[in-house]
Amino acid sequence: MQANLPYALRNKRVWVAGHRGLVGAALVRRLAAEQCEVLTVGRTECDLRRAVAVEAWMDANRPQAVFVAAARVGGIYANDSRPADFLYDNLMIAANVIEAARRTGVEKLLFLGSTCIYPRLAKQPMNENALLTGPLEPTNQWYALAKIAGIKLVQAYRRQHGCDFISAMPTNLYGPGDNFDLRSSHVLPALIAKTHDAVACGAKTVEVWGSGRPLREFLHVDDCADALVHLMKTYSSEDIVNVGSGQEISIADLAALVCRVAGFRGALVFDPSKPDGTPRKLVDVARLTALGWRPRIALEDGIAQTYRWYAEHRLSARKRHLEAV
Ligand code: GFB
Repeated sequence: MQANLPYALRNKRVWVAGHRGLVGAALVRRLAAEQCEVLTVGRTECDLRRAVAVEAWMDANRPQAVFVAAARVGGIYANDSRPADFLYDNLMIAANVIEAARRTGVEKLLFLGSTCIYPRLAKQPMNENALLTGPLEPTNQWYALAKIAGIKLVQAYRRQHGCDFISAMPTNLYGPGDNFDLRSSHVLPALIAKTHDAVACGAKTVEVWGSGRPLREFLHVDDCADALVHLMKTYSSEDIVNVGSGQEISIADLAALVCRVAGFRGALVFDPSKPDGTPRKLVDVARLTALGWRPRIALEDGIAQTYRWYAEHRLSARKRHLEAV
């Protein structure tokens, strides 16, 4: 297919599907600088798991560009304990939005995957070519399979229908507006919430799941949103693109960093009954770097900013999460 690059967002109608989520909200903030019209729709008005609802909404609202940031997401425990939700919801969201985008003639679409699409024991750092070269990590295979199906839909629609659709694979993200609920959150918001609460009530310990040995890469969500807008404007290929910081840290060191930011001087207690998940998950960001994009927010600065956000918003953040469940 022939794509017009760079793709201009100026004066376009741009739908951020999933605007209440961590990435979707960051995209809405970032797109304010693009002089485009940002479209959003809430779940009660348009349930993205229902094809008829998605087609009706897109017919009526006619977006020209779409960011598919809507997804059922969660940390290791949520993924492992709700496999049907993670597989079904994410399959339906991907299929419904991508098919409705084709039917309504969307000019450009960016689908968000995840780095958990790569094999559990993929060579590190994980290159985009590692996709489908080995078995998945069991704790999040359901989510990963749905995201792989979304990637394949994007590739198939490019080949068969000539749609200018692309896919990006963000690494573990964090930032303001994250889910801080301890049962369903990812590790960084969980550590921030636990450490904040430990400081607030004078506790002597903070619990960390697993061995502390797994290695993870983290990217601030505002950096991620900036990278996604960059890809929307400058990239058109069926090849997926990793979005990461290119730097990794062990969970134990991450917990120590959160303690330092919070001024917590107690001890970390590791709970080996909780799963470690993938031993290591660092992406190769050469493809994105070659497109001229680099992250700007250092991990410690991003954690400090997110910690402050949590301290100020924790009551409303918890209420918002309960409403979303
Ligand atoms: O962020 P997380 O839940 O998910 O866990 P994944 C990362 C690591 O942090 C695991 C450890 O080794 C956890 O055992 N950890 C330590 C904790 N303390 C905690 C805690 O209090 N809460 C949590 N949640 N973890 C996710 C996938 O994998 O990555 C998703 O499940 C998605 O599908 C996401 O792809 C990016 O990094 O293991």
